[in-house]
Amino acid sequence: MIKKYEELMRICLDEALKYRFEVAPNPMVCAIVYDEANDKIISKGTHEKFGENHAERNAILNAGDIDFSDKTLIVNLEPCSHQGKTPPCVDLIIEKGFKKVVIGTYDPNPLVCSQGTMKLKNSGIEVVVGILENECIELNKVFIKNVTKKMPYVTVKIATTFDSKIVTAGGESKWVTGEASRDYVQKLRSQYFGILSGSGTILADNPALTCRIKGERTPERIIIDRHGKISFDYEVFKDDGTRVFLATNNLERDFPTNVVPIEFANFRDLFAKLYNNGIYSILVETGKTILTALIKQEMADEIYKFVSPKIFGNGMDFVGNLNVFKINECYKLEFRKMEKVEDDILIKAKFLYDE
Ligand code: AOF
Ligand code: ZN
Repeated sequence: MIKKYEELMRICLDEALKYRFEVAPNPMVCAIVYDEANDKIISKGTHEKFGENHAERNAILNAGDIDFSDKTLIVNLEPCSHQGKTPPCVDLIIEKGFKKVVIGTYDPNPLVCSQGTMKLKNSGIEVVVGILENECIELNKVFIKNVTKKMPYVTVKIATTFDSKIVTAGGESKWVTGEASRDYVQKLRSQYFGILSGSGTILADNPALTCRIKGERTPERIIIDRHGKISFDYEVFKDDGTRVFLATNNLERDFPTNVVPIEFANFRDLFAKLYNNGIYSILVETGKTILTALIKQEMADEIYKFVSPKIFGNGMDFVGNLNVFKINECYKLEFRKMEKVEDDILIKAKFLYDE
């Protein structure tokens, strides 16, 4: 049966993902009402919009007026047990008399946090937890950070040579990695609420920092320009309907209407302010200085490192001095995934910080 649950959970994951931006900062959730005896999907339901019906409620509504007492509910996140903008899902599941509930992963929301599961079990419903758990956590990694820390989820993207260089000794930085990696980054951009870069990158490359894939969403841009030196003629400030947040401590100038200035003390302060502006996840595409500061301030959650099969020798490293003198002072990562992207390799790793 586990194989079957995994197959159904995959459907939930694919469906839930369709509403990434609509449900935030809520999780992406999809539920399936399943008739185990006849191996039949009765209905599906998805959480489609922040503040509206949860997935379980929609799946149950879509099933219509049927007998649920021999049915299984499959759902990628633990059903909620609290009264939020909507009533608790577990109460509805218990009221309908489900036989079994199959869950992907626990809800880290302190208001739910295994209490939903406990309530289901206490009412006599059979509960299975942990089907495709890693995938379910991965799907909702942004929500997990949002609900536990009230901060955006931060992914750093970096493209280096095999010897971790980003610029040659002669100052060239275009292109370190291949075209397929750059296409991958375009796709990545469409998955984040915000994309962050520094004034150095803007001055050097004048990038638009948009997602150029047709039909895909362009994230809002965040530019760090502490001293407020950059002119608004650069590509990134072109008004295309999305906001550009300018992280700066110089507010003594006129800003175009699409530019939102934010004063900040450090990354924690900046990210908290961005979170309050609806930036629930950030893709960082910067140079060495900002990346080094981000790592030092322990504000990055994950790193995507594209590595090209090239060696520059002398040149610029992707990260600078972190004051690590002893091995046990190092910053730690956990490797998560590795994939070949044409001639390059993409390594995905999570930052591990002491709590
Ligand atoms: C579920 N199914 O589809 C979702 C859940 O304010 P509310 O009522 O929308 O509650 C939001 C919280 O409920 C959210 O932080 C998360 O803990 C949980 N989301 N739970 O059982 C769903 N979206
Ligand atoms: Zn719920």
